[in-house]
Amino acid sequence: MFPNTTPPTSLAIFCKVVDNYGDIGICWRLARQLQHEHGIAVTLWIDDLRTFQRICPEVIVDAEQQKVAGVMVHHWRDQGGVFATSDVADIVIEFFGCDIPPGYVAAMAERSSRPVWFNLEGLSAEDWVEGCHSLPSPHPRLPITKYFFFPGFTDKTGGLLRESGLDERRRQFQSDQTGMAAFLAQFGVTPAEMASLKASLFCYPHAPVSALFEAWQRSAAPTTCLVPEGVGIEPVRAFLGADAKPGAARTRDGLTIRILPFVPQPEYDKLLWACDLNFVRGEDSFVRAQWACKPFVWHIYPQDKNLHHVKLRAFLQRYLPDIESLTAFSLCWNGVTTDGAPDQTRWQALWTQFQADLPKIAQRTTDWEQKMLENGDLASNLMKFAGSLRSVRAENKV
Ligand code: TRH
Repeated sequence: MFPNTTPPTSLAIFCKVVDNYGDIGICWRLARQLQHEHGIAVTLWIDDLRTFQRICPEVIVDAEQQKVAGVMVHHWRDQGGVFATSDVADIVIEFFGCDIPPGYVAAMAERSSRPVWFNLEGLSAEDWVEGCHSLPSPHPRLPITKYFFFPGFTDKTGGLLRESGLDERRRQFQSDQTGMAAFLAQFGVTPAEMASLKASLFCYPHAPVSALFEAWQRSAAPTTCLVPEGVGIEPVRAFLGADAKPGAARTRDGLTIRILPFVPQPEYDKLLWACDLNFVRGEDSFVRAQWACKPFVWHIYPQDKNLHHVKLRAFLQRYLPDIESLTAFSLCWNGVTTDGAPDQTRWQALWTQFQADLPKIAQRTTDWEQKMLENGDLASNLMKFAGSLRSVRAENKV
């Protein structure tokens, strides 16, 4: 039997958690969207159910197999196992080149109708991404080819992950002031704090959090900073004078800090929507901050040889490059300086300038959203590309 042009009915995603929450955060988002919007049966192979449970509390950590939100979830224990051709999905995605089990790859190669095989790469705004997106990589021994699929910010990339109906949900949430206040009130946010500048803080441990807190403390306008548990542990503990447990809070001068529990993924979106400014990191929260249409500061995942500095600059060059205060603040937040770490006077100035530009930035966020929407969403682009590969194969009978 030759590959055919009938729509694919099954898809498998293989995800290894390298660290933190972004690997499963992205794979889970993609799995749900493909299952719900593209009428395809999705199986998610994940090696770390505990991390998965943090962003999705329904997950049972000791189940070998379970269905969550319609997606079949398999605990991926190791690289062993013998797979039949009938175990193999029509489309197979490995996340960040995570090396799927050799037995599975062998079964993929044996299947008469070969699956479409993708390596889903990390997000970068660098120019080279366009040239590498959708490139084939034939297997060194087996008659099967893997294709690189790059998320990105232009129409020559795979675009960004975004489920349908997101905009409507966001607008509805943001237009309901009472609902938004009730959402934040569950974390202890008071009416007075509702009227202050509300910022969420999600960053890596090396972020200059103490300097930011001090700038906020000294600022004339009050700020309320909402910090999920486990973020910025040392500076937060120093500010609170106590452990940073959910529910802990303290006000000093113009700054109130509140510790939130680590919330499920959909609730994290609401947090981004409810705040005036979001500090985000990695890849998934970074993208969600863009869809929140609120000003944000990105703490990029650190890489060897400061490769991340290049990536950060590439993004800032695409995103509102004319707003100098955003670029200056973002570079310093990420330690990208030519003249050493800024002192507190410099931080104060950085914050004052950035704060003054927040309304201007806020106004521009929807233009950026619109521009990104024109590239299509990642899941739909991936399905389209898989469809085109299947058609070509059917025509060539390979
Ligand atoms: O957690 P991250 O730093 O994840 C990653 C990983 O380090 C990964 O190895 C790396 O490749 C990648 O970054 C670039 O940041 P990220 O990507 O923002 O993922 C966080 C996820 O956690 C995201 O899906 C949102 C979710 N989240 C919640 O569900 N609730 C919360 O309270 C918070 C703070 C986040």
